[in-house]
Amino acid sequence: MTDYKKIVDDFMVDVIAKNPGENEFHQAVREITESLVPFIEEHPKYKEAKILERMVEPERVIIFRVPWQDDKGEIHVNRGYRVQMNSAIGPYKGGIRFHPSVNLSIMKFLAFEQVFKNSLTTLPMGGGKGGSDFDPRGRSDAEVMRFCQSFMNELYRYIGPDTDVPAGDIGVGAREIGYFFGQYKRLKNEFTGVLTGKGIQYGGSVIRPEATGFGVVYFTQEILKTMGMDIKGKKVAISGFGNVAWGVVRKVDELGGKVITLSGPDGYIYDPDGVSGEKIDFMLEMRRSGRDKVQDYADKFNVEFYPGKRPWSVPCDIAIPCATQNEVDLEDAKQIVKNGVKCYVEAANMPTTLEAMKYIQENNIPFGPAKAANAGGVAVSGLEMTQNAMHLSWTPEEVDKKLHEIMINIHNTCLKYGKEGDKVNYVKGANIGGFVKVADAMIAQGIV
Ligand code: 2IT
Repeated sequence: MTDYKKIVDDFMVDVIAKNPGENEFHQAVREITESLVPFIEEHPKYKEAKILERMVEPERVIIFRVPWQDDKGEIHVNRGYRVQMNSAIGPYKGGIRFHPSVNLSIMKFLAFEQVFKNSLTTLPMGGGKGGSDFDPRGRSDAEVMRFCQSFMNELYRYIGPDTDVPAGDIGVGAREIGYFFGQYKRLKNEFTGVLTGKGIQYGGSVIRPEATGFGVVYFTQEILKTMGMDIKGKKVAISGFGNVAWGVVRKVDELGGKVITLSGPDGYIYDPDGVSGEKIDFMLEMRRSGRDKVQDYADKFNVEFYPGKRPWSVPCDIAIPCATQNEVDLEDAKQIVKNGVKCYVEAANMPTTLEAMKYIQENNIPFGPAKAANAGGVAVSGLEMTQNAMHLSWTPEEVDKKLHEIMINIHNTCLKYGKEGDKVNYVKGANIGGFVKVADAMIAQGIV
């Protein structure tokens, strides 16, 4: 019998040696490698072409200085990144993150995940990611604008509608995309679809802000369907209160479920009546305030606030982490399993540690991995690129229908590659399903 574990371990020794200290990148690569090794052993063409070895090496990494001046005239220097991971099936595509934790490891894990995610959408997009360790918290509008302009003064050389199309991520929303777009247009004297997540007035797509969250819930619905269940009447615990969380809350509410927790860096709130109506709008206000405190919700609506804690001890039917990488560890996973959740779906990118993921799967709880579940965001970005290229715009109904179809397709791909007896291994299904299209394109294009 082939010793898959040894093949994975040997492969990881090389990856770790070549990319020292990049723990998040190692984690993302290990997870994918564990799914892919048995498949690659069965399909020697991928092994002979060294596809996985090529995929873990970014096509290009750009690191640059981002100097800027604050409102008091003081000069600051941040570091900018763009990781152009894989362009086999389309131009590089992926968000830009502004957060003090941003470093090369985080950029590379996100870019690597993005390659598989974008492939799963069925749209022609390669994978990339960018960002900066800039902390937007407490910064004025003018400061954010100057920072975005400085960032684009360097990045513009490396992107373009047929080369690399950035979008938002943590800390980058419609405002920042607007500043990026304005600066790019000024530098290149071109009005093109070089960024997605733009405002509706200048080429943005309807539904893009809510797309990631809506897609997560459509995907969750498909998982529940395989178990003969429905989201209606279900209690949903989520973390975060940003863009992704907001989309999840809106769709769960619309479909008759109840989101009972939200969280921030300061702790979590428990709202047994569910987040709905004006409470959903208040999520936007909390984000706009730039305070980054979920306690504001508890103060406003008189619900319980648990400082410094994560929401995973709250009994619920469905758990959906919507905040950031590695926010669910083994202890959290044990709580989640003990509380008897019906399914666990990742809305943030890689929010679950490897140990926590394995624990949830071993306990026979369907585990929807981010690269499948949260692909709706980038899918609608892909639809935005199409609308821009055609110089037209679709209606909300058209975009939402396409998004829903894409999420059902992704679920079908997971079933196709992830069925294990009467169960579905969604992690394996998503990893193999995302891999095949990229790998076949790479083989067809030769040794490049
Ligand atoms: O993680 C993600 O998929 C995103 N931040 C969205 C990327 C995009 O290009 O819309």
